[in-house]
Amino acid sequence: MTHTFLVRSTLVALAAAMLAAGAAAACFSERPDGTTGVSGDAECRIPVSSDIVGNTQAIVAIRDFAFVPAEIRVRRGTRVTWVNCERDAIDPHTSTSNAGLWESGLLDPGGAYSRTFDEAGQFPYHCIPHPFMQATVVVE
Ligand SMILES: [Cu+2]
Repeated sequence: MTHTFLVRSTLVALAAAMLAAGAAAACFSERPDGTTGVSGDAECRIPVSSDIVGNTQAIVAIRDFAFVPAEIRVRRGTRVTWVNCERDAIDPHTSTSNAGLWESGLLDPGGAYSRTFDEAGQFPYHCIPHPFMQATVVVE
């Protein structure tokens, strides 16, 4: 009982430290437990203190080696944010325009990247480490 309590306290302290570190690195994804599986009820939450709140109009989640949704439709001028919602052990992903219009760089689990789409059109993109990860932003 005592042991369990201590372990939980340590995990909570660790999570708090990770969140603090994440905030400093502009990483905003808050996950309840970085070591549990991603499938099923996994969450990717945004703390209210994140600058994403109020500054983005569309979010694409990255999890289970896929962009969710695979096609997102937005209006011109929309700021789209990709969030890597994988668990910590998973390789980083990228959001990379097929036409070379943007490149997120490697996004570790918990990382995010934003881009504003000012022109209408279809904007297919992929993940560099995993070319089978394909998706599209449709700007109307
Ligand atoms: Cu990937």
